[in-house]
Amino acid sequence: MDTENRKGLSRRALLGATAGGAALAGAVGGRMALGPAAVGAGAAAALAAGTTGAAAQPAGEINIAPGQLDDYYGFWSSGQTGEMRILGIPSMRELMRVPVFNRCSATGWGQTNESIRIHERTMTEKTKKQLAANGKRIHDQGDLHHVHMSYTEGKYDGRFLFMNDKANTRVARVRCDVMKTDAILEIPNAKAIHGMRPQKWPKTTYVFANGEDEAPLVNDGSTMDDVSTYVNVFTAVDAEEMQVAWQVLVSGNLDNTDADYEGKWAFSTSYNSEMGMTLEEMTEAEMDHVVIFNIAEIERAIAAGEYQEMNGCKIVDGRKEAKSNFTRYVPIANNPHGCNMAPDRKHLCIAGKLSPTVTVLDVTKFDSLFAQPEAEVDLRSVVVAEPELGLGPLHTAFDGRGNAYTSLFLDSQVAKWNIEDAIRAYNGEDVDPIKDKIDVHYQPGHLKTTMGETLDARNDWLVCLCKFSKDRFLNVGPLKAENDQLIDISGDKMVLVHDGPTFAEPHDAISVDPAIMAPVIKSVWDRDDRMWAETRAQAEKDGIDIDDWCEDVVRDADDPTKVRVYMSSEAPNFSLTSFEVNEGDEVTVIITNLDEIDDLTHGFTVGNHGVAMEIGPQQTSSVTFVAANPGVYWYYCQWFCHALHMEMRGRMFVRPKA
Ligand code: K7E
Ligand code: CUA
Ligand code: CA
Repeated sequence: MDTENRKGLSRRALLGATAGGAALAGAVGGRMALGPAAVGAGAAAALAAGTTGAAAQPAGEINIAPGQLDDYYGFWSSGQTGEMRILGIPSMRELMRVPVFNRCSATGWGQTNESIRIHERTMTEKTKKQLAANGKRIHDQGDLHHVHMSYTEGKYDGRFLFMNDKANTRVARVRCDVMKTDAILEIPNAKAIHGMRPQKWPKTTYVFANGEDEAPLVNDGSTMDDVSTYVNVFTAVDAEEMQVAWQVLVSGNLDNTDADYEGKWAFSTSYNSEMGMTLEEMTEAEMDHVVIFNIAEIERAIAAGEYQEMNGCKIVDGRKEAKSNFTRYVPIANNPHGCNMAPDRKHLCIAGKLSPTVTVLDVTKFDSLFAQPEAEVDLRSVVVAEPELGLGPLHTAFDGRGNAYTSLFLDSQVAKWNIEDAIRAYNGEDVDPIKDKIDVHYQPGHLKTTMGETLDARNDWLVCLCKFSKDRFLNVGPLKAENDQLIDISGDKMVLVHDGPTFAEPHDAISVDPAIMAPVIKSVWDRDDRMWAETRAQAEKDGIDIDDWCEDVVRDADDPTKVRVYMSSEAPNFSLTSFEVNEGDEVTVIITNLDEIDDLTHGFTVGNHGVAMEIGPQQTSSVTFVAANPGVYWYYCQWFCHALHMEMRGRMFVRPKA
């Protein structure tokens, strides 16, 4: 945290200023005692603030033997790395990296024609202009916070994974059958997609996406200083088509989002209801809010044509002043963050961040908010509990047994609490909803129970994604790994069992039972996969059958500077041991891997050309580059595939211009 932020936080009386500041300074500045049993500065601060401290916990054990498979797939965000990762739970072993918004050196993602087409499909003209001005075709960078799977009736269905890019305002989709990105949607009108969740019921028709940054709706430079022209935009993405279904203008900005188990509502937290432009302004109000979106009412308006169209998107106005029935704004203590729907189908938990509380809303009462105009309803009437848990509550997870687990960023703790007990306490009964606290290392953000965002939530493991690792690993320099901790929650007491270093910054993760994945996930591509449909169409035009052994060099009939090189690969051979092009040619190499064996991936790398790509079993991949310099250039397979893998190579002859 920078000084300004610290100053800003410490000013908040709400926070219990001194304890919060001390917790932060202690955790950031001081070296803490080793081991999960240690009670650090955070816990001490929590005690000072009048909450229960952590019980000493022995370090547990996880027994996943070599060759033994994990109990769950973990789908991990990688934050500013821009990729999605697959981990095994409980071993926390990293199983795979799936490039999404990033450029991947190994697989050629962001360079192959197949991946560039996916990037370009919905790219706006403005983005194309911005990229071209910088000599680029795609944004090869992103900030991926949230990964979520598609649902059918409140449970994961193994079809797709969706993820946001806060940096470049995008939502991407990964196919679960091959674990490759198959769509990247740039969202017009909104700025900085942050919170993102799929609809849970009856199935994922929409993916809800929050625009975090305020900007003029017509952002052409004409009203830059006039904040009254700024808007924030909530977007529903059509999950099948990966197009914007509709958008809603809202008051205040949007942070995190979630959806209910009835398919009626989506909800988003806002930390800047003030529409402030500075930290001071953003933390000025006593209360911010959570926005409730009335899906049926928005769909009705869209169907009736009651919308304005902008940049190809249908927009309705859900701002407070519009007095619509699209939204309601329930006041929440200043600067809330996490927005988590419990699998009890009833309770929505809004984490206080600057307030030490989690506000529990009963979503089954939301109809009453829309029965009358917003001015006439008691918006807080849907609040059923507001337990005080500790300092800096960010996110909440659920075990499907009525318990909630809230990360406490400033305290560096996780609080386990019971939702029903919190409701009883809110109603004046003398009951402590907090059941346990555990120290985590350090400064946790999201935390996840297994299958916890579904009706099949489990109470075996809790993964806590800590933002700082400090002294938990060997020192690797000023930039340190984050620390994804595994906590056993099967008993009354939480037990820390594993530290997992991660790079760069996983914000969020989900876990999925392998039984859901088994029917869908493949080991070998289908030969006619849609990923290379356009490449196949071009081959057909060129008269090449890419399903068969091919060794053809085709010069484009219309543009003779364009050459297409068709090759097959079969371990340990490329069908062409050499090919020839002319200096200055635009060369497209199209390779089909005819091997059908599990795990037999080939690659194609051209020396000194910055070109490399993955070609999985039965996959077709292609890459285009300009051969600028005459000479001999070796190409080779960079994926170890055979005892004679080193010999799997050939020469590209670039003939000098006459
Ligand atoms: Cu809390 Cu982007 Cu989900 Cu980070 S957000 S922690
Ligand atoms: Cu093919 Cu290495
Ligand atoms: Ca605020």
